[in-house]
Amino acid sequence: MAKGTVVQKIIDSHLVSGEKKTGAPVAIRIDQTLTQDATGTMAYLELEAMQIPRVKTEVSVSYVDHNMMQNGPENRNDHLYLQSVAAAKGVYFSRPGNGICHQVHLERFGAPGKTLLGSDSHTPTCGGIGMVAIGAGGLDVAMAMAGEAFRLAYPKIVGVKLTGKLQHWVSAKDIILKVLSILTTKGNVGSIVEYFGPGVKTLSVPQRATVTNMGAELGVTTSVFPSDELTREFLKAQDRESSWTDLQADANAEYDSVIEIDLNTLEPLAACPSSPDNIKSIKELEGIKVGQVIIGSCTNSSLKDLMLVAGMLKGRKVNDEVTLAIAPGSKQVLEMLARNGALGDIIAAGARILESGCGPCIGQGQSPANDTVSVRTFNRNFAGRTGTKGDQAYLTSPEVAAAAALAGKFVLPASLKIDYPEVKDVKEFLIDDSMIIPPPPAGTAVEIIRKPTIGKPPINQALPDLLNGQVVIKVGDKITTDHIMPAGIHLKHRSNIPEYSKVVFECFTQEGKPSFAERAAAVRDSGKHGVIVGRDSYGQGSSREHAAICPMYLGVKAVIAFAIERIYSANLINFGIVPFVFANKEDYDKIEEGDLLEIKALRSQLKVGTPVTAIVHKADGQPFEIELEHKLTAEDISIILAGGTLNCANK
Ligand code: MIC
Ligand code: SF4
Repeated sequence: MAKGTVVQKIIDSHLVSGEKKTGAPVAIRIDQTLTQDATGTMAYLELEAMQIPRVKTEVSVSYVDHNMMQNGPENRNDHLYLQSVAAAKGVYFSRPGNGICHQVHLERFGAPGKTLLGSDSHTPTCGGIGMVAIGAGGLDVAMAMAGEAFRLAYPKIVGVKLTGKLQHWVSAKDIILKVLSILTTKGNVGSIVEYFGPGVKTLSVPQRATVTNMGAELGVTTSVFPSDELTREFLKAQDRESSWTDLQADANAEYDSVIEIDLNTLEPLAACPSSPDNIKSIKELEGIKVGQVIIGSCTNSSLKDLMLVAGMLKGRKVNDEVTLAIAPGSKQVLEMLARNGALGDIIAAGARILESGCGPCIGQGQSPANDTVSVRTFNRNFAGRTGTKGDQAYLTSPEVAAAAALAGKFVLPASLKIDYPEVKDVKEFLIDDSMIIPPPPAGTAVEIIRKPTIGKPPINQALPDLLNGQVVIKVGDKITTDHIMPAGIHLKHRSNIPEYSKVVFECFTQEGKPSFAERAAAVRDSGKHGVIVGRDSYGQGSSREHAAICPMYLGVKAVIAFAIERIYSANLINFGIVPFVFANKEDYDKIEEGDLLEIKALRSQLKVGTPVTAIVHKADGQPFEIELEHKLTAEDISIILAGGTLNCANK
């Protein structure tokens, strides 16, 4: 087991219960929470359902950054609900336009040594400032706001030793793309990545945050950097030096495993369609025609990133065949660019300026044309996430993206013969928190605004003793939450479960055939229970608990796969769906859509570390038994038996 690491120090100082042994269930105290609007409405509805008068954390912040298009009343209805419920429950409210939750949290709230739980999978961004910052489903975040400890497995710690220094045109993004090429998006559940070594002190906090942000794509619990003098300088420049503490691994710290990256030899990389771990070097991609470039998202839209882009674009023009869009990460970044003149250089080059928010990263506009290469500085390129079927999205650094915008194709930025824009870390950021509304004092009367599109969290039944199941869908490897619960044009229905449920697994609907939602509802209405069958890394990607709530609403009671990702598995448990894994992988081939799957005495069969026997009935042929395993703790089991966390919390 690891010893003397930063992660261990933070976890140990927040430990509420459990044994400090890798893999053992533990619970930690949560100091701060964040929510964003697309997951936040449900989280606060759940907090209300738990009848919690006021949050019990040190700091809780509600951000609006995802649903900003306001096509129809839904988005603004959400904002009004969120602003009023924040005031009622003692939560800070970051108004639409103030920026992406992770960027703003890093700037204005993050503090070394603290724990942060956020209802967004990229919450680990604040690991760049020395926090243990974890992404979770909205209900887990609501529980943390209610003062409950967060449950996780005591992590395995993967040390990433950084040596050397990034060369010109090589970026923090290339560090995480390199790590993704080594560790991939699969098989890292239960681990935390900790960066150490002499290379750390060559990276500023925003650069570190790029690395920890996209660490989410590894499927790890979080990624963490130490807190050092550079962290202090960043906080001082944000006028928050008092939040700084020194936090380093011990000289003789031991990690469970170590990989080493020499920053001197790193080269510009890209994640190719359609997975963040499909890594190639830009050298290999040179010459491929590019039709769209977008710079932004919580991964790469800090002031440093955009100053570098502005430096590259200054006095040049975007290629005639390319559209370039830029979404600054926060109002602080955008206003500083505007005041120092860099925004003028960006606009003069022909870039289209978007508001500070998630925007195209979550399919809110800027879908590429068919058969077009889109180069984005984002963290995810799952198929269809751009809003275009068959999209070809590549993920790169801002340097590579800006170079592609100028050249109209993939080129090594150095080949453009532009003087490398040296961007110094600023000594003073522009501080104006007027877009962050603090909560009024406890006891102030606040009316919670509920327009008609604000629904209620659906209530589940207790787990039946006889699972009278039917397989509604059988899918393959690496099914992401974007496959299960698409965002894009459907994102605005996050507060309305019956409406949003209509598009579960929409990407698998075949023309003229009933959709997943129709099939699942038919199974449910016939008195049976829906079952989903998957393979490896099922549920990777987003923290959106809708990927569990909507299947639950459609009557799904069990998911069976080879491996289920951490946040997704926790969301299933929270909503009373059993996350099973095949004891024998060959059984996957024996099961087809439509098969009946019966589990007798399920309630008593569900015991810690004990497999469960299911009987498969095919339309023709003899029934046969299969064994299903699970990794449920005693607490998970009691939640599932009750039909989900809300049923337990309200007992
Ligand atoms: C994403 O990047 O996929 C999102 C949209 O930010 C999600 C949250 C959501 O689905 O609302 C995430 O990463 O958790
Ligand atoms: Fe927003 Fe994209 Fe970041 Fe998710 S990954 S929080 S959608 S910017």
